[in-house]
Amino acid sequence: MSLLDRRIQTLLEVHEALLCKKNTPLSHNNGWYQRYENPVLTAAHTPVFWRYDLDPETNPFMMERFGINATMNAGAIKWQGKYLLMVRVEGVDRKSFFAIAESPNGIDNFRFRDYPVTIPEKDDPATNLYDMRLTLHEDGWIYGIFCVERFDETAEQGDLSKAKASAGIIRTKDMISWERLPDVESKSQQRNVVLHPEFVDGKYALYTRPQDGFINAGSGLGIGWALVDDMAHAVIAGEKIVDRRFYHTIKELKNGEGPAPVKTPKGWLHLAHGVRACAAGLRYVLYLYMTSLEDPSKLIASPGGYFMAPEGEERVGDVSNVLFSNGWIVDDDGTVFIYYASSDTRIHVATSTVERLVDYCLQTPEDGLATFASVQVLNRLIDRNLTILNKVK
Ligand code: M1P
Repeated sequence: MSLLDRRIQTLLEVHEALLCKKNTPLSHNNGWYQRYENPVLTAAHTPVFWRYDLDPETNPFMMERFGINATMNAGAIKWQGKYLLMVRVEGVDRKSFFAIAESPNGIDNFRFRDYPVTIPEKDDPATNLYDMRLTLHEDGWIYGIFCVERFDETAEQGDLSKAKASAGIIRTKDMISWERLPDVESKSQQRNVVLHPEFVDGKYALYTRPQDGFINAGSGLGIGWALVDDMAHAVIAGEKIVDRRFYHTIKELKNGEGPAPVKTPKGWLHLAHGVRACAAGLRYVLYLYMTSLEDPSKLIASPGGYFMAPEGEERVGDVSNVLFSNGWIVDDDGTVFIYYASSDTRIHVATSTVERLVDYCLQTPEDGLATFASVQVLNRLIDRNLTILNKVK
């Protein structure tokens, strides 16, 4: 066997060992969810034949030819008994693309399909595509809504950072072939647009995130809601705010809907991200909220604070201090698989149950928006607990 053949064999063996690595639950847990030891997907999980040219003629040093920087922010769906992630894969050239990875158990053994997803191009081509939200809609289609980023041609000469965000739409019935629909029309920039799984008043319902600029939500007050007649011509004519941002909270600067909400007997369960600014930059955490079954745009539970924040190695990466989630899967037995990315670098799973998450939403006190209110909540809890403990003594 030549040296090059041996190198290829080693690359394939190391990769296979990584893919087959068993994931185990971490011992500490706060009762809300269960974290796991290993990320479910990293850049190193992408196939060797994406990263290397395996032809010794054209790659005599057997070096990487197509570097992958990160795997993150994945849409998720259970499909034909498998757990599918539609991953945002980012190359070393900073361009993101989508690729599907499948696992038999949702916890480990995720394996990318041979080819990434080719999103059909539009008349107005995009520079970057990312953050897919998958929704199995009651109309029978699986929709994917994602961020489409283009350079803002109104930028002053020399300003190469000005960009525009809008929402692109694709749909499929087989998770293999994708039809691209026109981008969502909106007067403001939009990111984190998510399709509600059911018709509301006979219309399609979108969770939106109106924003003044590419980064800043500005006058956009939070997660919005808009009804549209037709996904093949989705126009956001007006928005109402479902989940507002507030001063001195985890979502002071901006927030965004995560995956499509889950229907539970007590209301729609939502996962979202909240962002605040601090000396270290922006801090992204995950939070939950619930809306009414009768009117999914009506907030009925808003537990205060974050549900998940970066911990340990999750804190560090390309964009540190970030947790972001746009995919979760609910099994028939009520197990919830939350797929979250840390620091725009890698993807993890945390598990919980619908019952637990609903209980968390309905029983966790709301943010009282000031220290005095927080201390009152804590005092009430201590009073009740000391009464219980004194009875036990
Ligand atoms: O870098 C953190 C996140 O920043 C953006 O989030 P938002 O839309 O809330 O501003 C997105 O680019 C997201 O992909 C990224 O993880």
